[in-house]
Amino acid sequence: MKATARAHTNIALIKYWGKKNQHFILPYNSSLSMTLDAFYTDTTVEFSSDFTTNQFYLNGELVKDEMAERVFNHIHKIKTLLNQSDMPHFTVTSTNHVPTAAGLASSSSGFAALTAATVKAMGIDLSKSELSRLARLGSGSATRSLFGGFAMWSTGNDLTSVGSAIDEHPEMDLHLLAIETNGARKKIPSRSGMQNTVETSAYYDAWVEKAKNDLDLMTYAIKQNDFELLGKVAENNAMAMHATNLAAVPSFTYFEPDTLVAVQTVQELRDNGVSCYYTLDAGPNLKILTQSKNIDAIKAYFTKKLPKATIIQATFGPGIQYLS
Ligand code: 2P0
Repeated sequence: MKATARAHTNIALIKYWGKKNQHFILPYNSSLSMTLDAFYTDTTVEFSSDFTTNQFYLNGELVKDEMAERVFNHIHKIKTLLNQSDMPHFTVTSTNHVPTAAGLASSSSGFAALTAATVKAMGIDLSKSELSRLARLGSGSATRSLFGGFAMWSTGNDLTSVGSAIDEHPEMDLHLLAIETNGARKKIPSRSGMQNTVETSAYYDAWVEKAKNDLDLMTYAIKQNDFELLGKVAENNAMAMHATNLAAVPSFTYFEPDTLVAVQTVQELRDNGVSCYYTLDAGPNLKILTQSKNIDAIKAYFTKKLPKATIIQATFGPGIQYLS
């Protein structure tokens, strides 16, 4: 009744931004992502009748706040859905290998690893698709982290809104450079930010329509191994997501001054013939998409323009792995 799973984070190239059902975490639009090798979470779940309470340790520390509640609630949901309500108390031990400097959320890898370890510790064998449905109930982006390479998460109902692999071993030469200019915790959590946008932004319907079209274009770019098209569509999709936030009431943005400096830097690199694009999540730090031959030039130029920035490099990572 003990298992350990490793899940990698993912970066959305077509963003998930808004729920049509908050209880079941069902998105208005399907999304598509790249799983990243450099960032992952290892989670061990153990059920034992020797335990008298449930416990959650993160990076070696006992956690007692709402984060622990979210983890416990997730395991309770899995127990109910899999008819395992008589399972004893449990201990969850998680280590995040997601440097804060990367500006990447650990909820995608966190809930994917937690789901896989919990189900395996119960002695149940589920497909990655079935696991992704359960992971979704913890955090939307976790749905995609069960799969390696390029993955997608379809909109749908509680049974059909699951993750799937587009290509777990892509041929595309694609690298990500996370440019960290601001290490502060984000002021507006993505959960409330996206909900505010759904409820108040005049651009929200247009976003959902655009995300559908962008997903078709992105799928085509992947099939054609067309990096330029992938980069253009990803950049435009990210900016459209951020535009919906600007039109929310009250208006809000994740941009900081250095975000715009980084955007300008990408434009200058392109003007100088260096092919690169950016994407941006619910935070101020840009993620650059590029190919092997341009990595050194991009790092050197960013170091000149934003000397205080930390740059972390990644490429495709694998889907869910079981360590024990
Ligand atoms: C994504 N993000 O597709 C989008 C793009 C941030 C920007 O998924 O409420 O932590 O737990 O489902 O997955 C971040 O939101 O939100 C996110 P919940 P989640 O990756």
